[in-house]
Amino acid sequence: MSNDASLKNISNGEDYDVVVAGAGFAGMYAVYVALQRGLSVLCIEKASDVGGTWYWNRYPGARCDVESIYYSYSFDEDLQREWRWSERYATQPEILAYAQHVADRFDLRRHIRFEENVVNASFSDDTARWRIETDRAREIYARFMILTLGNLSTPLKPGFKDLDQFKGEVYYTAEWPKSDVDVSGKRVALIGGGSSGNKAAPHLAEKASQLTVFQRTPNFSVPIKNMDLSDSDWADVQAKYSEIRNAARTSFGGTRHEPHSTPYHEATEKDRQAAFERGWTNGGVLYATVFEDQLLDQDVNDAAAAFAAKKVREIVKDPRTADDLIPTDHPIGAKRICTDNGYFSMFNRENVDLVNLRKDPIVGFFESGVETKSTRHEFDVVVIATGFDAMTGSVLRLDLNGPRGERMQDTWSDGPVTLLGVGVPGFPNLFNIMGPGSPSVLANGIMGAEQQVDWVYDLIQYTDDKSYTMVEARKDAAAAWTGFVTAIANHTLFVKGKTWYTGANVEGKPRVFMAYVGGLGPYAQYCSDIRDADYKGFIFSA
Ligand code: NA7
Repeated sequence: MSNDASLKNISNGEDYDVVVAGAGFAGMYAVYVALQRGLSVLCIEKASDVGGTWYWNRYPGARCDVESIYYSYSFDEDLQREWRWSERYATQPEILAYAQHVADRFDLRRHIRFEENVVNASFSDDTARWRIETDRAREIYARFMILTLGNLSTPLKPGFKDLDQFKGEVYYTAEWPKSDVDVSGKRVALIGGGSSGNKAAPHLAEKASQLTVFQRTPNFSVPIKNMDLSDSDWADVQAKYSEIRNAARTSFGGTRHEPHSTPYHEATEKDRQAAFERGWTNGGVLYATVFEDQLLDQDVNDAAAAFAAKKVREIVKDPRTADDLIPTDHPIGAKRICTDNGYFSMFNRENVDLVNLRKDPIVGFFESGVETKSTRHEFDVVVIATGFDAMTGSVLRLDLNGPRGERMQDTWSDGPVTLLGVGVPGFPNLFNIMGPGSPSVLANGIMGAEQQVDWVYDLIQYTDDKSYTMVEARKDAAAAWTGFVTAIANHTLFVKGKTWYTGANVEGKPRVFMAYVGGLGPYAQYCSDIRDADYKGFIFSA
């Protein structure tokens, strides 16, 4: 297309400095910062409101596994003071209400178009713009495009044979209806025992006449130790919030955590057991790093896993069920540890059964239930919690095209290639937030998003200040960063799990460990170093 023709087309469409795709926490912040910096911005969101993953995952028991005082925005002191979290770990309704509060408070919805999906986007060198098409047949132009699509936003729906023949109710945890789902007195099947299934199960078991959990691979699950945040807890946090935030920014995961002071190999057996007990009592995902090298040293990891297995056997009365619930196929923490709010103890209830799909796989569905190799199980309701095409699914679902015929599906065909997780060679003026190549899913998502979004807008500012119109990750720099991300992951036990971190839960997906395992603090330092070196690794052009 000639320059004149392209410019004519732009005048027929809408033209923004920035288009943001996705209105979860990262997307809302990307809109907020654009406005602060005087840039015109439009955000496109498929849901009917803000919240991203917290909009969709409304299943009973949904709750964040990062403490609420960390899993919240830090960019505005007043916001931080006025929003009062009620519990140590916030529930989905409270997090969604917080997202809505932020949207209201900063008047963000005016810049967000809901119930609209980006379907494809192409960059033109002639106009130095992205041309974005949506499922509402709209044509939108933008100088820069920021993807804030979420890592766990493309649900994985296994093609269970004859699911459509089942006459009862079917729900996916990742697309839970807004209306009440009442399972009182009903026979319920739950397929999937990851974090979502684990959190939903005890709530389903409370109401259902019968709950059967169909589990393929057992997961480690550590008590969440949730509690109400008292007024004095809250006053303490408020008194030192900036100190708490600063420590979180330079930490591994964007939260407070201190591994045991004595290294495992120097500690006595008594001290080790006491450390694991403390980790178990403190609860949640941080049990993965009771000892600093627990995800590096198989012996340390085995000891942590053995302690967790002992706890499961203490909680679950039936030894055969306990055996089925104890993972043996992955190091503890190599898959995100589930935060347990009564999951294991639920198996002591009369109305709860476990089907071990490794011994008795699902064959398919029939009119009134699920058929496994040995049995036809009858149900009124089926709940499917089978996870996500994580990290790359939401990006590759779009048809993204670079100016020289590049397609994101080709560029990432052997796994995601990025510079700092943010830039992709061949795709100028495109930035991906909290995706592969960055700490993303290993860190507190809101804090990580704030850091990356700020960094991207500094890069945009630099591009504009120098009168460039295009900025792109250099191919060799992206290859080097991606190689580094893979190499450091290979030093850890993370790579020993068949997990969504490595793409192993999706048939045909390239097997690479996608997140940067070095932690949020070190990652932010790399970003600052690159910024201070005039964005070394990025090419600018006019
Ligand atoms: P996960 O953690 O990926 O868990 C999905 C579960 O579903 C897992 O136990 C899978 O077993 C199981 N699954 C997947 N496909 C099937 C089929 N076809 N049959 C039976 N079971 C199946 O997703 P979640 O939504 O629970 O959690 C995702 C993240 O959200 C979590 O890590 C937190 O960060 C929040 P498998 O292990 O594949 O054998």
